[in-house]
Amino acid sequence: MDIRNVAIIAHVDHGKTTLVDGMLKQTHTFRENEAEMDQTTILDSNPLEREKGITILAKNTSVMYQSANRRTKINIIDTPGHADFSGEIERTINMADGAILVVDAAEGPLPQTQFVLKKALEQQLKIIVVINKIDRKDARVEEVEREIEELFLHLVTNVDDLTYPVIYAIGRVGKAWDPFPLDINASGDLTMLFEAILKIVPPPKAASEKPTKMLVSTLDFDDYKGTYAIGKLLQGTIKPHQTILLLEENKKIGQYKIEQVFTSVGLKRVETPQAQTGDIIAVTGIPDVAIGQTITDPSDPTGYPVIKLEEPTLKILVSANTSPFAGREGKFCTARQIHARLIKEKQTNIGITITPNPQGAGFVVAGRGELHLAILLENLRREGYEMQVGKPEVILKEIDGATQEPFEEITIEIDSAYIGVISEELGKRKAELLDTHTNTRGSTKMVYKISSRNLLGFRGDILTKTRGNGIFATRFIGYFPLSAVVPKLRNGVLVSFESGKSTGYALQTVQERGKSFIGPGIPVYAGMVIGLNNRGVDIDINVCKIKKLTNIHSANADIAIQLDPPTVFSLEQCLDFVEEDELLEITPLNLRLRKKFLTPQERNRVDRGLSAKV
Ligand SMILES: Nc1nc2c(ncn2[C@@H]2O[C@H](COP(=O)(O)OP(=O)(O)OP(=O)(O)O)[C@@H](O)[C@H]2O)c(=O)[nH]1
Ligand SMILES: [Mg+2]
Repeated sequence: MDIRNVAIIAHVDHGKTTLVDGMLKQTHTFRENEAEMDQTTILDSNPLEREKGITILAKNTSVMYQSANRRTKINIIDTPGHADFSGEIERTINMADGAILVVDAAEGPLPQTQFVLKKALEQQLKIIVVINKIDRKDARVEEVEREIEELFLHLVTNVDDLTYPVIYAIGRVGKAWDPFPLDINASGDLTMLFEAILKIVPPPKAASEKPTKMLVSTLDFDDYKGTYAIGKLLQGTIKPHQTILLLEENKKIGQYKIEQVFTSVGLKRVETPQAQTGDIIAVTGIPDVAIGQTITDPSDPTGYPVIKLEEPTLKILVSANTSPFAGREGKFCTARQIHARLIKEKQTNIGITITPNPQGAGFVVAGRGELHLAILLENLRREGYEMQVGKPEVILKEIDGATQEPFEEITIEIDSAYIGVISEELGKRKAELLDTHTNTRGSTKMVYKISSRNLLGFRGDILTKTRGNGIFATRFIGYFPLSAVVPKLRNGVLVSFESGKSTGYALQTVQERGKSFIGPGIPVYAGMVIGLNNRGVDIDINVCKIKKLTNIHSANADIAIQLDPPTVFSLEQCLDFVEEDELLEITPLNLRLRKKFLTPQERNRVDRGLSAKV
């Protein structure tokens, strides 16, 4: 059978997963009456992906494409476009022999477009450019095409790579054209795209006569068969009951017998008596297998080099909850349970690292960014874990005898009306303006260099100030000498100094002083952060106070109190918010911010540089 392996890569939201919908539907992967025919972003199957509307995990699927004279199996690898999940690209790009680079016709190439294209070119993949969303009113196709050309010129090392086909598409309705269509409303389909894949993406460099060899790129688990090792079969064939060696580079891990062999058919995994060289397959029977290891025939004990990964730049301390409410809401609350779960995560989420806290209890979990860490913690709490985390911190490095910190390039494209707000905010954060220009759709693009540390919390803040308008995208650019540190930008907090239940009466005072994070009737403990102060300092406040009764009727006085709805932060927003002297308590039911030291006396002693024990 003829096979093609193609990865779909792009900046976040440029329409990769939607384009895959069209490819699945138009190749009759589903029956006409199957539910998927009415679904969108079908591959974003995990609940958090659906909620957030983004792809988090790279996934592979396959379609059968019938051209004039042959049938071809096309394995499609859909990848996430958010920079925090770049580890997913690094893990899966080695299965592809070509890539479809999707670029939004209005937004043009953005930082992650550059990152993914660079990764694809490093793997020597043939590229098909798809300028997508040409139906957008603010599409600026010609200009975007030129910007893509510049990007290629900047990145290629081989002149042949400067020749690539460009296809124009409306992924959302499953249409693609080359050349640009006269009428985008005319009927159409994705034939042009499929034909380009057959023409441009080479068949896998398969050596079927050689001994079996496969690089493991993905793991999957189920209760019946255990662990599935998934990857491209680069050499030979593989059958059930075959004996294989598992290697990490050239180091032998063990010898195993393959149990079952699967190939993907649409979204399903189907058992096969023998896999074909070059196909993306799954095998069972190797319980301890890890991503990046090589499965090989014992006659040829050489493994592939380990997968190259960019290093994590942000870390967070995760430990067992120590708040007065610890253990009330979670199913798994002990340090041991949390550790075991984190170790399991590391098996598939290869962009993270986990190390015991050198300064005490808990584990330092490091990842690529705030969203990377937030998604992990959100998954844990949904599974019933309870824990506490500290403020996310950037990872510093000693380079040439000096301490350096990670820097990012942030690209902002926004309506000119907001330029002032942005410049002011980034000025405060000591960002350096690298470039600015206005494009034909009238928005201004600004590129700044800024330390990751000074960028923390920027996104939430600026999205509010610009009312969600504009594009913000960052790209890690390397380690540089420490930048000037920004003084704390956040206001002080309101801290409960009593344990009990909040009352509407007391919350009135909170409301006068700032913003409340809780409504009435909520259990609180001394040291819990219950609101944001209007001023810079923290203040302790009694939120459980009950109005002195003057007569029987005023027992209902709370009912008449007009309270603003509480400000409720998402987990990501909490991570942005939390300061060094605070902790975030994460349980399946609640997110509570607290002071590390619960009583005002302890905090005073710490402020004066004394030990906290009173
Ligand atoms: N106007 C227009 N919108 C589109 C088109 N294709 C996709 N979209 C929309 O763009 C948004 C993002 O689409 P996705 O397919 O999730 O994008 P993605 O590239 O997979 O995003 P990530 O995987 O998170 O990086 C969705 O709201 C789509 O409906 C198109 O051709 N035209
Ligand atoms: Mg997607």
